[in-house]
Amino acid sequence: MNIGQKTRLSRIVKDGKVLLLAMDQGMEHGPVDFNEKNIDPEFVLEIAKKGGFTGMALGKGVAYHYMDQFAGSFPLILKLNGRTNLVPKDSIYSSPVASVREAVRLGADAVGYTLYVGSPTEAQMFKEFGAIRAECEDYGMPTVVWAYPRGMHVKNEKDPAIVAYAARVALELGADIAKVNYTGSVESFKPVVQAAQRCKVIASGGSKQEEDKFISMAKDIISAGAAGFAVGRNVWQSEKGLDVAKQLHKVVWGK
Ligand code: FBP
Repeated sequence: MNIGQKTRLSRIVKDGKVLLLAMDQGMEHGPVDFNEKNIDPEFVLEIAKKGGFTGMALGKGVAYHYMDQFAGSFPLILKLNGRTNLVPKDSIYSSPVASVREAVRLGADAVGYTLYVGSPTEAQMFKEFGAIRAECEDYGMPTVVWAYPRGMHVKNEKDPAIVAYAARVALELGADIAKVNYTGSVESFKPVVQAAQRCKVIASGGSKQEEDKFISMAKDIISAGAAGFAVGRNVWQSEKGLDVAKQLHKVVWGK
């Protein structure tokens, strides 16, 4: 890791822990995830600003239109690839849509990249990420990999052995942080964290749940050894998003 990567990463990882807010769902799922309030990126970015998040994951368009207003409020993790939900998932593929250079120009502290491990398009995605990872060395940019087993060969995306495999792939490809789906229990998630070793494992939040259930799941994830979370809908779809953020902060850092 070079000095730029270390410096940028230190803004996102605090005492070994990470709490990211994600809002790339407009691309990944479509506006169906939003209501009248949270369809406005400003509403979500205000939560990132006030909620104690150590980073906000955005696509380049939202970063381009809104980040000047929030400069210095939180680190930006720029998602460099994306796809829509309209294309069938059998051969799922996420296309590069931005470069590391653009991330630097937008003031990013890390780049985010989705890898559909096990997809028939895996080889292409690995190749494209490999080139991006090499550029990250040049620019001093850390990487967060959304390591998602998916596609026609993956029967169960939450199979603990397969999620652990995806987390290990993130380590093998040089990611600093691997974002994975929770496997559903502390015991099944421990091997996922173990597989990734020095690549930090964070869990995604998933679709909106009752607040108590979500926080109890978050506690399990941390007790399995995860470094934290990258959450979206469970925060900004909540009527009490800042309250959920506060509780998550407590789960992650104990304060
Ligand atoms: P959520 O907490 O809302 O699930 O957000 C996490 C995230 O990884 C987003 O960054 C991304 O848009 C989405 O989930 C991907 O979801 P899916 O698993 O449906 O592709």
